[in-house]
Amino acid sequence: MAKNDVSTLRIAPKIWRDGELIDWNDARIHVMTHALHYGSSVFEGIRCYPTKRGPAIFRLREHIQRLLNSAKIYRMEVNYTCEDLCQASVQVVKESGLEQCYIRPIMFRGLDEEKPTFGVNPFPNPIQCFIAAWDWGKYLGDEAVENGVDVCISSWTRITSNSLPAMAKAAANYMNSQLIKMEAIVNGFAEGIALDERGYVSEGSGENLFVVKDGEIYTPPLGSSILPGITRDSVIKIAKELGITVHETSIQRAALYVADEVFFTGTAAEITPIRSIDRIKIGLGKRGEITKKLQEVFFEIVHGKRPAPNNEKWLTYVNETHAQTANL
Ligand code: PPE
Repeated sequence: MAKNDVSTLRIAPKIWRDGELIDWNDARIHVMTHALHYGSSVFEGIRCYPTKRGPAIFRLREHIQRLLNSAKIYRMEVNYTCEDLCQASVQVVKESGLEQCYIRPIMFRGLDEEKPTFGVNPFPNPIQCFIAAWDWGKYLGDEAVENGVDVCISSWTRITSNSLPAMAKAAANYMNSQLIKMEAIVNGFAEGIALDERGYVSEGSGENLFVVKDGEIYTPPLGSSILPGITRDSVIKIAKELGITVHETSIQRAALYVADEVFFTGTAAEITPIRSIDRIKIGLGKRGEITKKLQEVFFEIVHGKRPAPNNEKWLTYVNETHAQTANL
């Protein structure tokens, strides 16, 4: 099989693997890798945006901290600090020359090729860590951010926190997400919204969800079966700065249909309006005013044109950050 000519793809040609930068084509693993059989992998998705000061990574530290939390939940012993992995991410972006990209750190139970072990017990398998990056366009279609998407309520229930903890961003969770996503696609929708085991709204297959009603914002609480989204946190802080009341509370399915506006948030999806759910028009059936305002402020912040709420440091300017080139 011909290997990719990475120079023609919008991908970072170098991938960070446990302290060294290797070629994209060399970033391979054995078929007996534990994670491939048992889902034992945790990962992140982080966007890097173009700014006047060069590429800037959005909320890098918070993403890496969530990665370390996911690893901790699954008892993975990690040899890197948050700082190490932040520096490694900066290094991958710097090396790539890309002005904008999506960064994918991934940590998983591998295979010790000299002394292979098999079976569910994850402990004997070494932890491996990679960081890749590529230029990823609009997640739910080019027009989605402006025009909104048509979605459905999934017939699949979201994973429950006492079986697969949704607060860990673990690969295994995404089997549930794939069921939700595939059902939506084959039925002609862009995305599905899952209800939790109690029947309340949880999230999309790869996005958190917000509702606007009578000028106030509602979103499922962190205690429900959702990923604690970093875009979700950003939108809550932006809304509060704009003087909009935000309620983190349980939401019934039917409340979605009668909302004024509904939108998704996520690193990949950014802020994507929802114009219909189960073919029921939401509000005016197009992007609503509050969604639009939040998008404007969000995009100004990620592009370095406006400070983050409370002057929090949300951007890591790649060209102004010293990243070690030697092994970490
Ligand atoms: N819920 C889920 C299930 C989820 O996967 C994501 C991110 C979010 C909420 C939003 O989290 P945050 O990115 O921190 O705001 N989904 C990632 C994966 C997309 C993919 O297809 O892969 C993402 O948006 O990067």
